[in-house]
Amino acid sequence: MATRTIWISAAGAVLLLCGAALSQQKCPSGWRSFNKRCFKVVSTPTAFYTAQEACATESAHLASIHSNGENTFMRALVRGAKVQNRGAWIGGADDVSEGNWYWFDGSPFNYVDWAKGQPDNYGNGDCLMLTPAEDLRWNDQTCDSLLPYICSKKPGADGSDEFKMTDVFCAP
Ligand SMILES: [Ca+2]
Ligand SMILES: [Ca+2]
Repeated sequence: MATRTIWISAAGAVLLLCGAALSQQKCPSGWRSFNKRCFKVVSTPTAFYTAQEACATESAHLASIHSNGENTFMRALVRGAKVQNRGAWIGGADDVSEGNWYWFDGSPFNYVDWAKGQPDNYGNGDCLMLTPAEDLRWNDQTCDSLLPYICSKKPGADGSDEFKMTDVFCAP
């Protein structure tokens, strides 16, 4: 009887550990965590839609920005990747309807940091970049320009992180 009680307690502890692990999802290796999302700069010069597709293969989107804090973080990320002289795509576009900006990840377009004189739709600029000309503030750019880009996603978006954590803490 005593043995059985101990076994049940141990099982309870394992369940608690598993629960704790699942509630603390981390960003995958190579991604930086900020405001409960994961971010990654890809330095390879890439056209906007190709970049969005590349992010999607990792269960991510081109990054959206919703606050001064996120904007500052994103600019620091670009400098950290040493591509501040080229700028970077983020995930906004007005390609469906001129002047109506939206984020590819479906989040509300509720914050902007346009560079001076932007958006000007120069060259039919329908895609959003952090521009090196204005200290990485925002510019509407021709979508087939080749730029580095920033992907973002929620931790565990593709399920792989949960699986790893489960392996570590919950395997029999
Ligand atoms: Ca436009
Ligand atoms: Ca522009």
